[in-house]
Amino acid sequence: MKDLKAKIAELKKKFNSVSARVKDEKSLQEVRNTYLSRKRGELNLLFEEMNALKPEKKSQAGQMINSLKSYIQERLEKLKKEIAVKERPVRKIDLTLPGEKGYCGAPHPVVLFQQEIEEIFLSMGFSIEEGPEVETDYYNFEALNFPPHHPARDDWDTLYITDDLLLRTHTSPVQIRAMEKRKPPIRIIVPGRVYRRETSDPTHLPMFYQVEGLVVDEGITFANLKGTLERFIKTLFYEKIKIRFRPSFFPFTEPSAEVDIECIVCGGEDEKCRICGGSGWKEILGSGMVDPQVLKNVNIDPEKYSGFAFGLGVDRTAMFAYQIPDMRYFYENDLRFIRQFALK
Ligand code: 2NM
Repeated sequence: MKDLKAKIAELKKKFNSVSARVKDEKSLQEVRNTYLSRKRGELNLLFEEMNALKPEKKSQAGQMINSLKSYIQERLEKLKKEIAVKERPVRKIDLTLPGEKGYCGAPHPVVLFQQEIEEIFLSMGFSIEEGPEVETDYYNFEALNFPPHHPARDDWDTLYITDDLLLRTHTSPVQIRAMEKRKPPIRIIVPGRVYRRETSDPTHLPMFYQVEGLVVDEGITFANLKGTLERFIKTLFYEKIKIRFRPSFFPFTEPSAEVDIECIVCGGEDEKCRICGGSGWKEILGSGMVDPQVLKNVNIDPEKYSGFAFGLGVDRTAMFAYQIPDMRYFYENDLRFIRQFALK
């Protein structure tokens, strides 16, 4: 019995020194096997020795061995927790590295230019109207005085969805709807995407942006058209810019005029100018007095009311204003290009 007591004390001492060196799961398992294994564990050997003792000594020995066993179990449990904490994966961050840059886009130049145009007309008392990009033949053509199969339609060819539904070739259908909906005075601009049958090249796109405008009231004359467009052009470009009106033809206006401005690149001084072709002029607007037939189509009395209308291509005009050599750059979404137009 004295012998067993000494053995227990010695085993505890040995366990303490061995367990102090445990540093990972593997060495912990080894120590657990050495002491607690059901077959050859040190404690089991002690229990076997205890069984050989006389019954009156047994219970005291049992208590001592069991108390060592609890001591070892608790100690191993504690070590297990400490190792788990130590081995938990830690995210390693190098705080000295520069941060990652986030993706950042920019407002599109065509949108910015459209907004500039809108601001000018808003300041003149116009309001902004929008409408569908898929239109009926009636709103895109018939109401605007294009008879069916008329050759004038060739210049406004587009993608047809059915015989009657098509991608609008101008934003004029929105103006027809506005005139149907309410009585004059009407003073609106209509920005939006329009579509034409075109092959893309530096100066043509099958989809582009337009701003059209419409004024209808009693006593509206060509002088109002001229004054409004001159004010608009001088504000968009510069006060001293030269402007000229040239007779033209549109099915929906009579008379019609195209508006040219002086070439802002060469001012007419360069015979080989790539922007104006040496003419010194650049066409930027189509316009005219709304044809009385168009007013009749929307039940506005042309004897009482008259109006003027105009349209310009936003992409085309932005291209001229910024001297961009190829209109397709607008739709390549190259941020190095797009970012250059945002004003800070
Ligand atoms: C243009 C040129 C001239 C125009 C006419 C109308 C309407 F609906 F009143 F008849 N809207 N837009 C018009 C007139 C558009 O764009 C080059």
